[in-house]
Amino acid sequence: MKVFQHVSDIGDLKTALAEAFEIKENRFKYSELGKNKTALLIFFNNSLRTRLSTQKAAMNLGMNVIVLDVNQGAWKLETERGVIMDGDKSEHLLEAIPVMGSYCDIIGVRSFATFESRKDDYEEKILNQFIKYSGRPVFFMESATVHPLQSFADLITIEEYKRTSRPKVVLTWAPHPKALPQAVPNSFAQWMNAADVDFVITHPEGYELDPAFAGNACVEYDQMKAFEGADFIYAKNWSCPGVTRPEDYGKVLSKDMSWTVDARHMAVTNNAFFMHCLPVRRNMIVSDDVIEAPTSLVIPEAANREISATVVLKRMLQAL
Ligand code: AN0
Ligand code: CP
Repeated sequence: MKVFQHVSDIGDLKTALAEAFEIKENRFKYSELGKNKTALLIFFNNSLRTRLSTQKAAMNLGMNVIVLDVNQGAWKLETERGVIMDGDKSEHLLEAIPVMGSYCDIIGVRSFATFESRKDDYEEKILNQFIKYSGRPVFFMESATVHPLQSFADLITIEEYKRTSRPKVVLTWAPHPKALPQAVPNSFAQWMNAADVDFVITHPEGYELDPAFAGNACVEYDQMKAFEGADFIYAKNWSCPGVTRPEDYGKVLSKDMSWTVDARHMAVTNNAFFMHCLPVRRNMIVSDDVIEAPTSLVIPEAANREISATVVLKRMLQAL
Protein backbone atom coordinates (compact mmCIF):
# COMPACT_ATOMS: atom_id res chain seq x y z
CA MET A 1 0.00 0.00 0.00
CA LYS A 2 1.50 3.34 -1.14
CA VAL A 3 -1.36 5.64 -0.08
CA PHE A 4 -3.95 5.15 2.66
CA GLN A 5 -6.79 7.57 1.96
CA HIS A 6 -9.93 5.73 0.90
CA VAL A 7 -11.59 2.47 1.93
CA SER A 8 -10.56 1.05 -1.45
CA ASP A 9 -6.88 1.41 -0.47
CA ILE A 10 -7.25 -1.31 2.17
CA GLY A 11 -8.81 -3.79 -0.27
CA ASP A 12 -11.12 -6.55 0.92
CA LEU A 13 -12.64 -5.55 4.28
CA LYS A 14 -12.98 -9.12 5.59
CA THR A 15 -9.24 -9.64 5.04
CA ALA A 16 -8.43 -6.30 6.68
CA LEU A 17 -10.61 -7.16 9.69
CA ALA A 18 -9.00 -10.60 10.02
CA GLU A 19 -5.60 -8.86 10.03
CA ALA A 20 -6.83 -6.40 12.66
CA PHE A 21 -7.98 -9.19 14.97
CA GLU A 22 -4.72 -11.08 14.42
CA ILE A 23 -2.85 -7.96 15.55
CA LYS A 24 -5.24 -7.38 18.45
CA GLU A 25 -4.45 -10.89 19.66
CA ASN A 26 -0.71 -10.18 19.56
CA ARG A 27 0.15 -6.59 18.70
CA PHE A 28 3.88 -7.38 18.62
CA LYS A 29 3.59 -10.23 16.11
CA TYR A 30 5.32 -8.15 13.42
CA SER A 31 7.80 -6.38 15.72
CA GLU A 32 10.73 -7.25 13.39
CA LEU A 33 9.09 -5.83 10.27
CA GLY A 34 9.91 -2.19 10.98
CA LYS A 35 13.48 -2.60 12.21
CA ASN A 36 15.59 0.41 11.13
CA LYS A 37 12.58 1.94 9.39
CA THR A 38 11.36 5.40 10.36
CA ALA A 39 7.81 6.74 10.46
CA LEU A 40 7.46 10.53 10.30
CA LEU A 41 4.18 11.88 11.67
CA ILE A 42 3.43 15.45 10.61
CA PHE A 43 0.73 17.43 12.41
CA PHE A 44 -0.62 20.72 11.06
CA ASN A 45 -3.44 20.43 13.66
CA ASN A 46 -3.96 19.28 17.24
CA SER A 47 -4.36 15.64 18.16
CA LEU A 48 -4.48 13.33 21.16
CA ARG A 49 -5.56 9.93 19.83
CA THR A 50 -3.99 9.99 16.37
CA ARG A 51 -0.69 11.18 17.76
CA LEU A 52 -0.47 8.55 20.49
CA SER A 53 -2.07 5.57 18.75
CA THR A 54 -0.03 5.97 15.56
CA GLN A 55 3.24 6.28 17.51
CA LYS A 56 2.27 3.17 19.48
CA ALA A 57 1.43 1.33 16.25
CA ALA A 58 4.83 2.20 14.75
CA MET A 59 6.55 1.01 17.94
CA ASN A 60 4.54 -2.25 17.85
CA LEU A 61 6.15 -2.87 14.46
CA GLY A 62 9.66 -2.06 15.72
CA MET A 63 9.86 1.25 13.84
CA ASN A 64 11.55 4.46 14.90
CA VAL A 65 9.17 7.41 15.06
CA ILE A 66 9.64 11.15 14.54
CA VAL A 67 6.76 13.53 15.26
CA LEU A 68 6.68 17.07 13.91
CA ASP A 69 4.16 19.70 15.00
CA VAL A 70 4.53 22.03 12.05
CA ASN A 71 3.05 25.01 13.89
CA GLN A 72 5.26 24.62 16.96
CA GLY A 73 8.92 25.07 16.17
CA ALA A 74 9.12 24.48 12.42
CA TRP A 75 9.25 27.34 9.91
CA LYS A 76 5.93 28.76 8.86
CA LEU A 77 5.14 27.16 5.51
CA GLU A 78 3.85 28.70 2.31
CA THR A 79 1.56 26.32 0.43
CA GLU A 80 0.73 28.34 -2.72
CA ARG A 81 3.07 28.21 -5.71
CA GLY A 82 3.93 31.50 -7.39
CA VAL A 83 3.57 33.82 -4.40
CA ILE A 84 6.29 36.37 -3.59
CA MET A 85 7.33 35.18 -0.16
CA ASP A 86 7.81 38.56 1.49
CA GLY A 87 5.43 37.86 4.39
CA ASP A 88 5.71 35.79 7.57
CA LYS A 89 6.26 32.43 5.81
CA SER A 90 9.93 31.42 5.71
CA GLU A 91 9.79 28.16 3.77
CA HIS A 92 7.77 26.64 0.94
CA LEU A 93 6.02 23.30 1.18
CA LEU A 94 7.68 22.35 -2.13
CA GLU A 95 11.11 22.25 -0.43
CA ALA A 96 9.88 21.14 2.99
CA ILE A 97 8.12 18.00 1.70
CA PRO A 98 11.08 16.33 -0.08
CA VAL A 99 13.34 17.29 2.83
CA MET A 100 10.98 15.61 5.29
CA GLY A 101 10.75 12.60 2.98
CA SER A 102 14.53 12.23 3.03
CA TYR A 103 14.52 11.49 6.77
CA CYS A 104 11.95 8.69 6.82
CA ASP A 105 10.47 5.65 5.09
CA ILE A 106 6.74 6.32 5.63
CA ILE A 107 4.92 9.61 6.18
CA GLY A 108 1.63 10.27 8.01
CA VAL A 109 0.05 13.71 7.65
CA ARG A 110 -2.73 15.53 9.52
CA SER A 111 -3.95 18.64 7.72
CA PHE A 112 -7.57 19.68 8.29
CA ALA A 113 -9.88 21.52 5.95
CA THR A 114 -9.24 25.27 6.09
CA PHE A 115 -12.73 26.16 4.76
CA GLU A 116 -11.09 28.90 2.66
CA SER A 117 -11.95 27.16 -0.60
CA ARG A 118 -14.22 24.15 -1.05
CA LYS A 119 -12.37 23.29 -4.24
CA ASP A 120 -8.92 23.28 -2.57
CA ASP A 121 -10.18 21.27 0.39
CA TYR A 122 -12.02 18.68 -1.71
CA GLU A 123 -9.09 18.37 -4.15
CA GLU A 124 -6.87 17.55 -1.14
CA LYS A 125 -4.37 20.18 -2.21
CA ILE A 126 -2.00 19.67 0.74
CA LEU A 127 -2.02 15.87 1.01
CA ASN A 128 -1.66 15.43 -2.74
CA GLN A 129 1.55 17.45 -2.62
CA PHE A 130 2.91 15.05 0.01
CA ILE A 131 1.99 12.11 -2.24
CA LYS A 132 3.62 13.78 -5.24
CA TYR A 133 6.81 15.24 -3.73
CA SER A 134 7.77 13.19 -0.65
CA GLY A 135 8.86 10.06 -2.52
CA ARG A 136 7.35 8.03 0.37
CA PRO A 137 4.17 6.13 1.08
CA VAL A 138 1.69 8.55 2.67
CA PHE A 139 -1.11 7.75 5.07
CA PHE A 140 -3.83 10.24 5.96
CA MET A 141 -4.16 11.09 9.66
CA GLU A 142 -7.22 13.30 8.91
CA SER A 143 -6.99 15.39 5.81
CA ALA A 144 -9.35 18.04 4.48
CA THR A 145 -11.93 15.42 3.51
CA VAL A 146 -11.12 12.03 5.09
CA HIS A 147 -10.08 10.33 8.33
CA PRO A 148 -9.56 6.69 7.28
CA LEU A 149 -7.63 5.49 10.37
CA GLN A 150 -10.68 6.51 12.41
CA SER A 151 -13.17 4.76 10.14
CA PHE A 152 -11.11 1.58 10.08
CA ALA A 153 -11.05 1.60 13.92
CA ASP A 154 -14.82 2.25 13.88
CA LEU A 155 -15.36 -0.73 11.58
CA ILE A 156 -13.26 -2.96 13.86
CA THR A 157 -15.34 -1.80 16.85
CA ILE A 158 -18.65 -2.47 15.10
CA GLU A 159 -17.43 -5.93 14.09
CA GLU A 160 -16.49 -6.68 17.72
CA TYR A 161 -19.76 -5.53 19.28
CA LYS A 162 -22.41 -6.33 16.68
CA ARG A 163 -25.22 -8.67 17.83
CA THR A 164 -26.64 -9.42 14.39
CA SER A 165 -24.89 -10.24 11.13
CA ARG A 166 -26.14 -7.04 9.47
CA PRO A 167 -26.58 -4.34 12.14
CA LYS A 168 -28.37 -1.03 11.60
CA VAL A 169 -25.78 1.76 11.88
CA VAL A 170 -26.94 5.38 12.11
CA LEU A 171 -24.64 8.35 11.53
CA THR A 172 -26.23 11.36 13.21
CA TRP A 173 -25.27 15.01 13.02
CA ALA A 174 -25.27 16.73 16.44
CA PRO A 175 -24.78 20.38 17.44
CA HIS A 176 -21.41 22.02 18.16
CA PRO A 177 -20.47 25.66 18.79
CA LYS A 178 -17.71 25.83 16.13
CA ALA A 179 -17.41 24.82 12.48
CA LEU A 180 -15.92 21.32 12.24
CA PRO A 181 -14.62 19.48 9.17
CA GLN A 182 -16.54 16.81 7.23
CA ALA A 183 -13.62 14.37 7.24
CA VAL A 184 -14.95 12.04 9.93
CA PRO A 185 -18.52 11.70 8.56
CA ASN A 186 -17.22 11.50 4.96
CA SER A 187 -14.93 8.58 5.75
CA PHE A 188 -17.43 6.90 8.06
CA ALA A 189 -20.05 6.99 5.28
CA GLN A 190 -17.54 5.67 2.73
CA TRP A 191 -16.51 2.77 4.98
CA MET A 192 -20.07 1.90 6.07
CA ASN A 193 -21.21 1.89 2.45
CA ALA A 194 -18.48 -0.68 1.78
CA ALA A 195 -19.27 -2.76 4.89
CA ASP A 196 -22.06 -5.28 5.43
CA VAL A 197 -24.37 -3.01 7.46
CA ASP A 198 -27.74 -1.30 7.08
CA PHE A 199 -26.54 2.31 6.98
CA VAL A 200 -28.65 5.44 7.59
CA ILE A 201 -27.51 9.08 7.79
CA THR A 202 -29.55 11.72 9.62
CA HIS A 203 -28.93 15.47 9.74
CA PRO A 204 -30.81 18.76 9.40
CA GLU A 205 -31.41 20.02 5.87
CA GLY A 206 -28.35 21.68 4.31
CA TYR A 207 -25.88 19.23 5.89
CA GLU A 208 -25.95 16.74 2.98
CA LEU A 209 -22.55 15.03 2.67
CA ASP A 210 -20.70 15.07 -0.64
CA PRO A 211 -22.11 12.28 -2.86
CA ALA A 212 -18.56 10.99 -3.42
CA PHE A 213 -18.74 9.77 0.19
CA ALA A 214 -22.46 9.42 0.97
CA GLY A 215 -23.02 7.31 -2.16
CA ASN A 216 -26.44 5.70 -2.12
CA ALA A 217 -26.77 5.72 1.67
CA CYS A 218 -30.29 6.27 3.00
CA VAL A 219 -30.74 9.85 4.31
CA GLU A 220 -33.54 10.37 6.86
CA TYR A 221 -34.14 13.97 7.96
CA ASP A 222 -36.29 12.92 10.94
CA GLN A 223 -33.68 12.04 13.57
CA MET A 224 -36.03 10.06 15.84
CA LYS A 225 -37.27 8.03 12.88
CA ALA A 226 -33.68 7.30 11.84
CA PHE A 227 -32.88 6.06 15.37
CA GLU A 228 -35.72 3.52 15.43
CA GLY A 229 -34.32 0.00 15.78
CA ALA A 230 -30.70 1.16 15.44
CA ASP A 231 -27.91 -1.11 16.74
CA PHE A 232 -25.18 1.55 16.61
CA ILE A 233 -25.51 5.33 16.93
CA TYR A 234 -22.48 7.18 15.56
CA ALA A 235 -22.68 10.87 16.51
CA LYS A 236 -20.61 13.65 14.95
CA ASN A 237 -20.91 17.31 14.21
CA TRP A 238 -19.88 18.63 10.82
CA SER A 239 -20.15 22.00 9.16
CA CYS A 240 -22.05 22.59 5.93
CA PRO A 241 -20.45 20.51 3.13
CA GLY A 242 -21.73 23.02 0.55
CA VAL A 243 -23.30 20.39 -1.68
CA THR A 244 -26.62 22.14 -2.31
CA ARG A 245 -25.35 25.71 -1.60
CA PRO A 246 -21.58 26.04 -2.26
CA GLU A 247 -21.61 29.53 -0.67
CA ASP A 248 -22.49 27.92 2.70
CA TYR A 249 -19.42 25.64 2.67
CA GLY A 250 -17.87 25.42 6.15
CA LYS A 251 -20.69 27.34 7.85
CA VAL A 252 -22.59 26.41 11.00
CA LEU A 253 -26.19 26.27 9.75
CA SER A 254 -27.81 24.93 12.91
CA LYS A 255 -27.18 24.70 16.64
CA ASP A 256 -30.46 22.90 17.29
CA MET A 257 -29.98 21.28 20.69
CA SER A 258 -32.87 18.88 20.08
CA TRP A 259 -30.29 16.93 18.00
CA THR A 260 -28.05 16.29 21.06
CA VAL A 261 -28.05 12.52 21.56
CA ASP A 262 -29.72 11.81 24.91
CA ALA A 263 -31.76 9.11 26.66
CA ARG A 264 -34.91 10.15 24.78
CA HIS A 265 -33.18 9.35 21.48
CA MET A 266 -31.55 6.14 22.68
CA ALA A 267 -34.93 4.85 23.97
CA VAL A 268 -36.23 4.23 20.44
CA THR A 269 -33.14 2.24 19.36
CA ASN A 270 -32.49 -1.47 19.68
CA ASN A 271 -30.53 -0.79 22.91
CA ALA A 272 -27.92 0.71 20.58
CA PHE A 273 -24.26 1.16 21.28
CA PHE A 274 -23.11 4.79 21.27
CA MET A 275 -20.01 5.76 19.25
CA HIS A 276 -18.04 8.98 18.71
CA CYS A 277 -14.50 9.45 17.42
CA LEU A 278 -13.61 11.89 20.25
CA PRO A 279 -12.83 14.59 21.26
CA VAL A 280 -16.46 15.14 22.17
CA ARG A 281 -18.23 18.07 23.81
CA ARG A 282 -20.56 16.66 26.44
CA ASN A 283 -24.13 17.95 26.51
CA MET A 284 -23.68 19.42 23.03
CA ILE A 285 -23.11 16.23 21.02
CA VAL A 286 -24.16 13.70 23.67
CA SER A 287 -25.58 13.79 27.19
CA ASP A 288 -23.49 12.71 30.18
CA ASP A 289 -25.73 9.69 30.86
CA VAL A 290 -25.49 8.33 27.28
CA ILE A 291 -21.70 8.64 27.02
CA GLU A 292 -21.28 7.11 30.50
CA ALA A 293 -23.72 4.21 29.90
CA PRO A 294 -22.40 0.63 29.59
CA THR A 295 -23.47 0.79 25.92
CA SER A 296 -21.03 3.63 25.20
CA LEU A 297 -18.10 2.39 23.08
CA VAL A 298 -16.08 5.59 22.91
CA ILE A 299 -13.12 4.19 24.87
CA PRO A 300 -12.77 0.80 23.10
CA GLU A 301 -13.28 2.66 19.82
CA ALA A 302 -10.36 4.99 20.60
CA ALA A 303 -8.27 2.00 21.73
CA ASN A 304 -8.86 0.38 18.33
CA ARG A 305 -7.03 3.30 16.71
CA GLU A 306 -3.82 1.53 17.69
CA ILE A 307 -5.01 -1.59 15.86
CA SER A 308 -6.10 0.17 12.66
CA ALA A 309 -2.81 2.11 12.54
CA THR A 310 -0.78 -1.06 13.11
CA VAL A 311 -2.50 -2.80 10.17
CA VAL A 312 -1.95 0.20 7.89
CA LEU A 313 1.73 0.64 8.79
CA LYS A 314 2.30 -3.10 8.48
CA ARG A 315 0.84 -3.07 4.96
CA MET A 316 3.02 -0.09 4.04
CA LEU A 317 6.17 -1.71 5.44
CA GLN A 318 5.43 -4.91 3.52
CA ALA A 319 5.20 -2.89 0.29
CA LEU A 320 8.43 -0.88 0.75
C1 AN0 B 1 -11.88 17.34 14.58
C2 AN0 B 1 -12.96 17.11 13.53
O1 AN0 B 1 -14.14 17.28 13.84
O2 AN0 B 1 -12.63 16.75 12.39
C3 AN0 B 1 -11.11 16.07 14.84
C4 AN0 B 1 -11.91 14.84 15.11
C5 AN0 B 1 -11.10 13.60 15.15
N1 AN0 B 1 -12.49 17.78 15.81
C6 AN0 B 1 -12.26 18.96 16.35
O3 AN0 B 1 -11.57 19.78 15.78
C7 AN0 B 1 -12.89 19.27 17.68
N1 CP C 1 -10.31 10.77 16.88
C1 CP C 1 -9.19 11.46 16.67
O1 CP C 1 -8.61 11.48 15.58
O2 CP C 1 -8.72 12.14 17.76
P1 CP C 1 -7.51 13.18 17.77
O3 CP C 1 -7.99 14.40 17.03
O4 CP C 1 -7.29 13.46 19.24
O5 CP C 1 -6.32 12.57 17.12
